[in-house]
Amino acid sequence: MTNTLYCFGESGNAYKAALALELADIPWQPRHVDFFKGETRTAEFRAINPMGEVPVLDADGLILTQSGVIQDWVMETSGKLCGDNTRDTPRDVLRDVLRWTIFDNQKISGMAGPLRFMMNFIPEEKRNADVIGFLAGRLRASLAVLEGELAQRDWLVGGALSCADISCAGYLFYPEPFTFERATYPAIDAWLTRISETPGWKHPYDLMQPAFAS
Ligand SMILES: N[C@@H](CCC(=O)N[C@@H](CS)C(=O)NCC(=O)O)C(=O)O
Repeated sequence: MTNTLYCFGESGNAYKAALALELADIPWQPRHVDFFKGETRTAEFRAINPMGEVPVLDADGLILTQSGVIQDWVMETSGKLCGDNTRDTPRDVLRDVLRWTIFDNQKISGMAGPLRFMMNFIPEEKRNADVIGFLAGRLRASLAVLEGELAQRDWLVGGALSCADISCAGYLFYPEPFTFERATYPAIDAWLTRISETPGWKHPYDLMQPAFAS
Protein backbone atom coordinates (compact mmCIF):
# COMPACT_ATOMS: atom_id res chain seq x y z
CA MET A 1 0.00 0.00 0.00
CA THR A 2 1.33 3.46 -0.90
CA ASN A 3 0.12 6.46 1.04
CA THR A 4 1.23 9.77 -0.42
CA LEU A 5 0.53 13.02 1.40
CA TYR A 6 0.53 16.19 -0.68
CA CYS A 7 1.99 18.69 1.74
CA PHE A 8 4.59 21.34 2.54
CA GLY A 9 6.38 22.08 5.78
CA GLU A 10 4.80 25.42 6.55
CA SER A 11 1.26 24.01 6.35
CA GLY A 12 -0.15 23.40 9.81
CA ASN A 13 -3.15 21.73 8.18
CA ALA A 14 -0.87 19.26 6.41
CA TYR A 15 1.07 18.77 9.66
CA LYS A 16 -2.11 17.59 11.38
CA ALA A 17 -2.52 14.86 8.75
CA ALA A 18 1.19 13.97 8.67
CA LEU A 19 1.49 13.71 12.45
CA ALA A 20 -1.63 11.54 12.70
CA LEU A 21 -0.25 9.15 10.05
CA GLU A 22 3.11 9.08 11.81
CA LEU A 23 1.77 8.48 15.32
CA ALA A 24 -0.65 5.82 14.07
CA ASP A 25 2.31 3.98 12.50
CA ILE A 26 0.80 4.14 9.02
CA PRO A 27 3.56 4.20 6.37
CA TRP A 28 3.40 7.32 4.22
CA GLN A 29 5.55 9.47 2.00
CA PRO A 30 5.43 13.23 1.45
CA ARG A 31 4.87 14.79 -1.95
CA HIS A 32 6.07 18.39 -1.65
CA VAL A 33 3.60 20.95 -3.00
CA ASP A 34 5.14 24.24 -4.11
CA PHE A 35 2.41 26.29 -2.45
CA PHE A 36 4.31 29.58 -2.45
CA LYS A 37 4.79 29.38 -6.21
CA GLY A 38 1.05 28.75 -6.70
CA GLU A 39 0.93 24.99 -7.26
CA THR A 40 -2.44 24.63 -5.48
CA ARG A 41 -3.93 26.98 -8.10
CA THR A 42 -2.80 24.95 -11.10
CA ALA A 43 -5.22 22.89 -13.19
CA GLU A 44 -3.16 19.77 -12.40
CA PHE A 45 -3.58 20.26 -8.65
CA ARG A 46 -7.25 21.21 -8.95
CA ALA A 47 -7.82 17.93 -10.79
CA ILE A 48 -6.67 16.17 -7.61
CA ASN A 49 -8.41 18.52 -5.17
CA PRO A 50 -10.95 20.95 -6.64
CA MET A 51 -10.87 22.82 -3.29
CA GLY A 52 -7.30 23.81 -4.14
CA GLU A 53 -5.98 22.95 -0.69
CA VAL A 54 -3.27 20.96 1.00
CA PRO A 55 -3.32 18.38 2.58
CA VAL A 56 -4.41 15.68 0.16
CA LEU A 57 -3.87 12.02 0.97
CA ASP A 58 -3.64 9.51 -1.86
CA ALA A 59 -4.22 6.26 0.03
CA ASP A 60 -3.48 3.70 -2.63
CA GLY A 61 -5.77 5.50 -5.08
CA LEU A 62 -8.35 6.71 -2.56
CA ILE A 63 -8.12 10.51 -2.60
CA LEU A 64 -8.93 12.20 0.70
CA THR A 65 -8.90 15.94 1.35
CA GLN A 66 -9.42 18.04 4.50
CA SER A 67 -7.12 17.28 7.44
CA GLY A 68 -10.09 16.19 9.58
CA VAL A 69 -11.21 13.68 6.95
CA ILE A 70 -7.68 12.31 6.62
CA GLN A 71 -7.52 11.99 10.41
CA ASP A 72 -10.87 10.18 10.39
CA TRP A 73 -9.40 7.71 7.88
CA VAL A 74 -6.31 7.30 10.07
CA MET A 75 -8.47 6.51 13.10
CA GLU A 76 -10.62 4.03 11.17
CA THR A 77 -7.63 2.35 9.49
CA SER A 78 -5.44 2.06 12.57
CA GLY A 79 -7.85 2.03 15.51
CA LYS A 80 -5.47 4.56 17.08
CA LEU A 81 -5.75 8.21 18.14
CA CYS A 82 -9.52 7.81 18.72
CA GLY A 83 -9.61 8.86 22.37
CA ASP A 84 -9.79 5.34 23.74
CA ASN A 85 -7.45 3.57 21.31
CA THR A 86 -9.66 0.62 20.43
CA ARG A 87 -11.22 -0.42 17.16
CA ASP A 88 -14.63 -0.26 18.87
CA THR A 89 -14.51 3.34 19.98
CA PRO A 90 -18.04 4.38 20.98
CA ARG A 91 -19.77 6.82 18.63
CA ASP A 92 -20.05 9.48 21.31
CA VAL A 93 -16.26 9.46 21.81
CA LEU A 94 -15.67 9.74 18.05
CA ARG A 95 -18.24 12.50 17.92
CA ASP A 96 -16.30 14.37 20.61
CA VAL A 97 -13.13 14.06 18.49
CA LEU A 98 -15.11 15.47 15.56
CA ARG A 99 -16.43 18.28 17.75
CA TRP A 100 -12.90 19.42 18.66
CA THR A 101 -11.72 18.98 15.07
CA ILE A 102 -14.42 21.33 13.84
CA PHE A 103 -13.64 23.81 16.63
CA ASP A 104 -9.99 23.69 15.62
CA ASN A 105 -10.64 24.05 11.89
CA GLN A 106 -12.85 27.06 12.36
CA LYS A 107 -11.53 28.80 15.44
CA ILE A 108 -7.88 27.81 15.99
CA SER A 109 -6.29 26.75 12.68
CA GLY A 110 -8.82 28.89 10.80
CA MET A 111 -7.38 31.96 12.56
CA ALA A 112 -3.77 30.90 13.23
CA GLY A 113 -3.18 29.82 9.60
CA PRO A 114 -3.99 33.13 7.88
CA LEU A 115 -2.54 35.12 10.80
CA ARG A 116 0.83 33.35 10.58
CA PHE A 117 0.72 33.60 6.79
CA MET A 118 0.13 37.35 6.90
CA MET A 119 2.73 37.99 9.62
CA ASN A 120 5.49 35.94 8.01
CA PHE A 121 5.05 34.84 4.42
CA ILE A 122 3.83 37.84 2.45
CA PRO A 123 5.78 41.04 1.69
CA GLU A 124 5.68 43.53 4.56
CA GLU A 125 3.87 46.16 2.50
CA LYS A 126 0.96 43.77 2.03
CA ARG A 127 0.53 43.01 5.75
CA ASN A 128 -2.65 44.60 7.04
CA ALA A 129 -2.56 45.64 10.71
CA ASP A 130 -6.37 45.61 11.04
CA VAL A 131 -6.66 42.09 9.66
CA ILE A 132 -3.79 40.95 11.88
CA GLY A 133 -5.48 42.51 14.91
CA PHE A 134 -8.82 40.89 14.10
CA LEU A 135 -7.35 37.41 13.57
CA ALA A 136 -5.17 37.71 16.68
CA GLY A 137 -8.20 38.65 18.79
CA ARG A 138 -10.24 35.71 17.49
CA LEU A 139 -7.32 33.34 18.06
CA ARG A 140 -6.82 34.64 21.60
CA ALA A 141 -10.47 33.93 22.43
CA SER A 142 -10.25 30.38 21.05
CA LEU A 143 -7.01 29.67 22.90
CA ALA A 144 -8.67 30.85 26.12
CA VAL A 145 -11.33 28.15 25.57
CA LEU A 146 -8.62 25.55 24.97
CA GLU A 147 -6.67 26.69 28.03
CA GLY A 148 -9.79 26.37 30.19
CA GLU A 149 -10.43 22.81 29.03
CA LEU A 150 -6.81 21.69 29.39
CA ALA A 151 -6.60 23.13 32.89
CA GLN A 152 -9.07 20.37 33.83
CA ARG A 153 -7.58 17.34 32.05
CA ASP A 154 -4.52 16.04 30.22
CA TRP A 155 -6.17 15.26 26.85
CA LEU A 156 -9.14 16.77 25.06
CA VAL A 157 -11.04 13.50 24.57
CA GLY A 158 -10.84 10.36 26.67
CA GLY A 159 -7.68 9.45 28.51
CA ALA A 160 -5.17 9.49 25.69
CA LEU A 161 -3.77 11.52 22.82
CA SER A 162 -6.31 11.66 19.99
CA CYS A 163 -6.80 13.41 16.68
CA ALA A 164 -8.66 16.08 18.66
CA ASP A 165 -5.37 17.04 20.33
CA ILE A 166 -3.42 16.77 17.07
CA SER A 167 -5.86 19.09 15.31
CA CYS A 168 -5.93 21.76 17.99
CA ALA A 169 -2.15 21.64 18.56
CA GLY A 170 -1.05 21.58 14.92
CA TYR A 171 -0.24 25.25 14.42
CA LEU A 172 1.03 25.75 17.96
CA PHE A 173 4.32 23.94 17.31
CA TYR A 174 5.49 26.38 14.63
CA PRO A 175 8.36 28.74 15.45
CA GLU A 176 7.31 31.78 13.36
CA PRO A 177 5.64 34.59 15.34
CA PHE A 178 1.84 34.71 15.16
CA THR A 179 1.03 36.29 18.57
CA PHE A 180 0.87 32.92 20.36
CA GLU A 181 3.29 32.61 23.28
CA ARG A 182 3.34 29.35 25.18
CA ALA A 183 4.20 31.10 28.45
CA THR A 184 0.84 32.92 28.36
CA TYR A 185 -1.06 29.61 28.46
CA PRO A 186 0.38 27.26 31.13
CA ALA A 187 -2.11 24.42 30.52
CA ILE A 188 -1.60 24.56 26.74
CA ASP A 189 2.16 24.72 27.30
CA ALA A 190 2.14 21.57 29.46
CA TRP A 191 -0.15 19.80 26.95
CA LEU A 192 2.15 20.67 24.01
CA THR A 193 5.05 19.22 26.02
CA ARG A 194 3.01 16.04 26.66
CA ILE A 195 2.28 15.73 22.94
CA SER A 196 5.90 16.31 21.94
CA GLU A 197 7.02 13.66 24.44
CA THR A 198 4.79 11.04 22.79
CA PRO A 199 7.01 8.37 21.20
CA GLY A 200 7.25 9.02 17.46
CA TRP A 201 6.33 12.71 17.66
CA LYS A 202 8.13 14.91 15.14
CA HIS A 203 8.34 18.66 14.58
CA PRO A 204 6.58 19.83 11.38
CA TYR A 205 9.84 20.70 9.63
CA ASP A 206 11.20 17.21 10.41
CA LEU A 207 8.13 15.57 8.84
CA MET A 208 7.65 17.76 5.77
CA GLN A 209 10.02 19.83 3.67
CA PRO A 210 9.64 23.58 4.30
CA ALA A 211 9.76 26.00 1.38
CA PHE A 212 11.79 28.45 3.45
CA ALA A 213 14.88 27.47 5.41
CA SER A 214 14.11 27.56 9.12
N1 LIG B 1 -9.81 22.97 6.44
C1 LIG B 1 -8.71 22.61 5.59
C2 LIG B 1 -7.79 23.80 5.42
C3 LIG B 1 -6.71 23.53 4.38
C4 LIG B 1 -5.93 24.77 4.04
O1 LIG B 1 -6.35 25.92 4.29
N2 LIG B 1 -4.75 24.55 3.45
C5 LIG B 1 -3.94 25.66 2.99
C6 LIG B 1 -2.47 25.40 3.32
S1 LIG B 1 -2.22 25.42 5.07
C7 LIG B 1 -4.05 25.74 1.49
O2 LIG B 1 -3.70 24.81 0.80
N3 LIG B 1 -4.57 26.87 1.00
C8 LIG B 1 -4.66 27.10 -0.40
C9 LIG B 1 -5.42 28.35 -0.70
O3 LIG B 1 -6.11 28.87 0.18
O4 LIG B 1 -5.30 28.81 -1.84
C10 LIG B 1 -7.98 21.40 6.20
O5 LIG B 1 -8.02 21.26 7.42
O6 LIG B 1 -7.39 20.61 5.45
